[in-house]
Amino acid sequence: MKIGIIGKKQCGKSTIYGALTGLDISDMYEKKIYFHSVDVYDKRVSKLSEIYHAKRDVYNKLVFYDFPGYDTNNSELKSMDGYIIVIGDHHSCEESPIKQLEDIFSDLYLNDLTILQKRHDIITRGKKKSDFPLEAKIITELLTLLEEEKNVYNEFKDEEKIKFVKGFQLFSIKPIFVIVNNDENKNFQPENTFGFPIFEIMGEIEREVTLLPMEEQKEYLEMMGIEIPLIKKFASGLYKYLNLITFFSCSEKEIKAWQLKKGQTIYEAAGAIHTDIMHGFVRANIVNADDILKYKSEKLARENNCYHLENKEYTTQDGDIVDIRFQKK
Ligand SMILES: Nc1nc2c(ncn2[C@@H]2O[C@H](COP(=O)(O)OP(=O)(O)OP(=O)(O)O)[C@@H](O)[C@H]2O)c(=O)[nH]1
Ligand SMILES: [Mg+2]
Repeated sequence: MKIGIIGKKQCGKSTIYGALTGLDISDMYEKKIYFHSVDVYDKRVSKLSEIYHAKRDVYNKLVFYDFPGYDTNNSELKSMDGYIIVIGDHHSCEESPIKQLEDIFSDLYLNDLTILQKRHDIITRGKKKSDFPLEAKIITELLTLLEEEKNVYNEFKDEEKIKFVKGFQLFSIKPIFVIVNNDENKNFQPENTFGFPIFEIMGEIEREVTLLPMEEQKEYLEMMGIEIPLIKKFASGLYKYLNLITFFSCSEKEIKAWQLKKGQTIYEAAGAIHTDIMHGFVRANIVNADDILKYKSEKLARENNCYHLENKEYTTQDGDIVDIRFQKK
């Protein structure tokens, strides 16, 4: 999943990028590392790895992109799966936090409104009039949400409808997070009327901590009164906001964590692994990681009836370890 970090000049975008990735940003531009992939840590993976004697642990990944601003015409920016808006509340930032937030949201929303309005005009006037009644209806619905400054991601979730507007690469239908980069002694608390997840952090300190040796990080965070480091806070906030769960595939070769939407079936989980596995799906043998970790062995979990065979319709649960039987077609 690709997350673009955007915001006004000097608000602390690169600082937050450093805090999230643990990269030393001081020589970032010489090395051109403006995007970086980070594992979504899940403590179940290393524990499972011991039990299965796996050679490799593979985590879900988030890829963070540090953008120089927020040019709404930038095609790379448009290709992101979600955004972090950084709001600066420190001495390097001239504008007030509330102005930064309002400006950025109105620019993103204006971009989407303009694109949708143009398309709406084409399909409701002139020659093409009434050729696309369903699309026109969907676009009208979206235009209303944008005009009322609603949280579009939250209110426009129907996959069938999203298909109609995917090609426009709108900002507002993707998840947007806000990080308020506070100075130590400031405490701006934005009114969260949209329902966007907001994280208030001390960016500079969080960034510095990631550069310390692992064993010193915890102590330093405690000293600064920070309970959970930013990357963990952000990743769990993102999973919650996007309604994501994790399932696993486990073998001696590797333990791999996969991501799925809550409520998706085992057939869709198979599709996440490989389309061939989905198309040839026969059934799945499932055990939950909690049971394997409880009995610390596959054999004992089996003896305690923790395994169950499921067909296509089974709803995948968080922590399921899936072994899918499929026929090659
Ligand atoms: N005091 C304080 N200074 C900060 C904080 N975050 C960033 N800064 C300072 O603000 C300046 C800009 O930070 P950057 O992270 O480079 O900001 P940016 O948004 O990437 O800047 P541009 O890419 O130039 O637009 C630097 O001098 C940082 O040290 C913070 O939390 N507190
Ligand atoms: Mg920067």
